[in-house]
Amino acid sequence: MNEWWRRAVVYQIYPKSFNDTTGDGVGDLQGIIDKLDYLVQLGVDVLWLTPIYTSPQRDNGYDISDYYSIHEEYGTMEDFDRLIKEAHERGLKIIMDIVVNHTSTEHKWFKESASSKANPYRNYYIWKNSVNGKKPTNWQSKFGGSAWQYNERTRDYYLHLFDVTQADLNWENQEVRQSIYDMMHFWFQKGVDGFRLDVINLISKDQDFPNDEGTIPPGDGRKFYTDGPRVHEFIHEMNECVFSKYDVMTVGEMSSTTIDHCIKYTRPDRKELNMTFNFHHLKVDYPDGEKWALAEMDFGALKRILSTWQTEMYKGGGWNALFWCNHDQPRVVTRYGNDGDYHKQSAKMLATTIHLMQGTPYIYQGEEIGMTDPKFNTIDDYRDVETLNMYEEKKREGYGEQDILKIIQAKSRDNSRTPMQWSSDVNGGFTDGTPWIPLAPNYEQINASAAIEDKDSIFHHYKRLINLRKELDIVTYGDYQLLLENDDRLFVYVRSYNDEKLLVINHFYDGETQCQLPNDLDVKSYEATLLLTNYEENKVLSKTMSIKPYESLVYHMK
Ligand code: TEU
Repeated sequence: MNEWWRRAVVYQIYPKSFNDTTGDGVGDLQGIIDKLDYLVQLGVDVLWLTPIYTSPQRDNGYDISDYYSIHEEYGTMEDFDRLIKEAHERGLKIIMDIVVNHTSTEHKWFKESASSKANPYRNYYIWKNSVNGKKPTNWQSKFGGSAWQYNERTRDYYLHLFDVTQADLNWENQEVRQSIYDMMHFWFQKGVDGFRLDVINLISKDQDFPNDEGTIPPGDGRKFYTDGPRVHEFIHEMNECVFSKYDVMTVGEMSSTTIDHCIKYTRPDRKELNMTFNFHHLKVDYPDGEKWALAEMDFGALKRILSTWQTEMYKGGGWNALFWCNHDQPRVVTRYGNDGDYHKQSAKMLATTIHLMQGTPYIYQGEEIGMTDPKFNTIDDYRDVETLNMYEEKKREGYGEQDILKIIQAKSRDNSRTPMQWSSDVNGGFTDGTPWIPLAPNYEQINASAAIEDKDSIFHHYKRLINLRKELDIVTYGDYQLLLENDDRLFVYVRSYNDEKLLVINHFYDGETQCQLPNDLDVKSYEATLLLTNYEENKVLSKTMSIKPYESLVYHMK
């Protein structure tokens, strides 16, 4: 079995903010082509492009109005073909972001479907009548408000789990599934090397459409469509009809999922997907599960969650996608690290923590140079539909402007969507025009060209981590064990493979601390080499060590 994706490192590109070559302030495909050599230099294997299809851009492309064409601002299909060719010539693979839980309401299927109850596309979406004069269910949209929207023409409601312009497709309808599979073949035949499947665990809804009375406030609804009744059947069918015909990789984005489901999604013999993203480790700074509120991260929970996913997925034969950042999450160096005095050390420490676990690591554009949250001080600088909806909602609830802004600065998805900082030139070298969203103000210090020059930069640390994966089988195949479980400053784990071990020690806080290794890790009986660190000193491994702020140490023990 050729499972190249187990050894690969993936780099996520958010095309809108990557590199603009036309001066319209929006990144484009040519901009990606121009930076392929940079990505080769970093050493990644696969590029994941967030959606580049034609779209009204209400949700930056996750609202697709035509699966078969390229969004105008990004370029043309010829540009895309050239991108594939140029990437392949450099040994880079390209994966597309496939959004099939919903389409834009501008999609021709939806326009037909909404036009009359007799239309052949009627059953492509989920339509329901009101119940006792109320909406079909009390479910809430993930972007705020009800998940049901009234349609005057047909006098009933359609379901939208996300924005009102993102209507959920009806996966119960075999024709919908076939249309999606046809579209997937189209992209594979163009030579793309895989898919990232957006919220793919939400495609199967409980067909009874019950109200959700079980949450506070009532109406969350998630349990009636998350990892739903037919989801494994649908994904398996997709695999049989599409993925199995090509040598490609698939990663499912799984909203609020469980380990048991992720084992099912990814165990090779079940023939569904290769790996999954889950988000539990990124909710440890959500007080009571609430995203739009402020709290310190719960470090104990972070260690516990990541470690449980490591060991349980391994036991069950599943495979994890490893990541801190993406286009929906704040920048990790600001969030779990220290973007002030220990910017460099903490960014490297976080990179080491995640890259040396078992699974396929993902780097989100700018993470490799330690880009930070921009901390805009006016709502006018934010663009994201979820953020703007939340802003209005909080205002209605009576929150003060400054309090809302504080939450947005910490939580908005725009934190990761500011333009890539290429250099200290105007607009960080991203565009000659006016960027669609402002840059983070620190681009003169934090940028790719400075990072390449500085041999001690975060960029070079990422390069070394990528190389380690290429050089040592233990990084891909070793099992995982958490050490010092109750230590409230250190995240220490050991990977084991044949007679070797990789000992990874990471300090998540400022100040000094002691690392006292457990007795059963008999350090004396091994020869240990320090493979990677974020300080200059070549620290010798011993049972008791003093650890510096945000220090990170990786020992190879043989
Ligand atoms: O995100 C799905 C998802 O559930 C989230 O990460 C969501 O953005 C977050 O919970 C909001 O707080 C995917 C895409 O990654 C995201 O950009 C899209 O907006 C969303 O699906 C809808 O397609």
